[in-house]
Amino acid sequence: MIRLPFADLVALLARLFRAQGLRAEVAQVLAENCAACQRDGALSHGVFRIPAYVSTLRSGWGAPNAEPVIEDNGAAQIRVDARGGFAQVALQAARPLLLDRVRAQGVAVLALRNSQHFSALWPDVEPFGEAGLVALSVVNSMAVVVPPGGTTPVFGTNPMAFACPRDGEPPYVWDQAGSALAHGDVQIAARQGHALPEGCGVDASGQLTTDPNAILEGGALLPFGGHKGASLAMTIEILAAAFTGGAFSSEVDWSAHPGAKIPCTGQMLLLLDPDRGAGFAQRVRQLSDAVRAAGQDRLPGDRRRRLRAEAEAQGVALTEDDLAMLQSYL
Ligand code: NDP
Ligand code: PYC
Repeated sequence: MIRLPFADLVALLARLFRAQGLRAEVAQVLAENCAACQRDGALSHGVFRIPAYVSTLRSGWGAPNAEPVIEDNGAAQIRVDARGGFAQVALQAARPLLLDRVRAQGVAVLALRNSQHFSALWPDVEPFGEAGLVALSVVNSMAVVVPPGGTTPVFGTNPMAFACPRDGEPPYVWDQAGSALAHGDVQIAARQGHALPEGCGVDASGQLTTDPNAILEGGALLPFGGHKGASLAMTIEILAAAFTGGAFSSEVDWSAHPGAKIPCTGQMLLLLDPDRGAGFAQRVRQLSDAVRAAGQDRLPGDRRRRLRAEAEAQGVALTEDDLAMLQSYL
């Protein structure tokens, strides 16, 4: 294992993305996002993803350099067409307007469509929690999840993430796939030769399997939590695609672009200004303390922040192989 200062990893990734033809602003946004995932131990969406970014960029899929178009009519709802570009770039472009709107009206909604999202979702919501806002976001992805009892993948691995301020502590932030496992974790298990926990997915004939390769080769993941998770996965399709005007996960068609791996779908982000209520951050702290006192010694975000602090002191952890892989794309 080697350690790289965060700024050096961002600079290396930005160079790598520029070398693939991305304009400087897009390269910088993706580099910061990917490096933050690596730094925080969100390894299914850290540098592990770089070969798939490169293969997608080389496939001609989407419009990775597109400028997002913001449609604003002064209402709480801000609609953005990423025009085939990256969701994080569109979110950055819409952020000032979202902040103005949520401060003025108490609520703002981003309805983003035609956007590529290939990362963890917490980087999209955490900064709003740090700014004292409540943020809830959902994204749909590519159809690799069957509903319980089904054999046809119809849902994406559809992540959902939440952030809000908490008195005297960093914001409360969680971020999770709508599937029993993120697709990235299935790929990592296949690469490392590990079996998966029971109940995560099915093989090509619809039988439950713990073999990651069986899931990747014609099988599918299951939603977490049976029919309850399926309802959430479907709700995410509705909010991230039907509401925004984006594609359902099952409509992503990259057959004309071999090598493309980044779904182009949609994202919904809801922002609330809790300062209009009484003592919100203090109430969140009170509940957080109660949950810890009740016996849950690890809350979401604790592990990431511990790894972030470690990386700030010692550098971001990478393997020698990771570094060689990154350098091979320069
Ligand atoms: P995990 O199951 O690893 O973690 C989900 C959440 O639970 C995190 O907030 C995590 O906090 C917390 N957590 C994990 N273990 C515990 C524990 N024992 N006690 C308390 N809290 C815990 O995430 P997933 O595998 O579901 O998803 C991984 C990533 O994949 C996510 O970042 C998600 O956004 C991303 N993803 C992206 C997709 C896309 O389309 N872009 C699609 C699907 C997934 P902590 O982080 O602090 O460990
Ligand atoms: O890990 O499931 C996943 C995923 C899909 C798109 C980006 N990440």
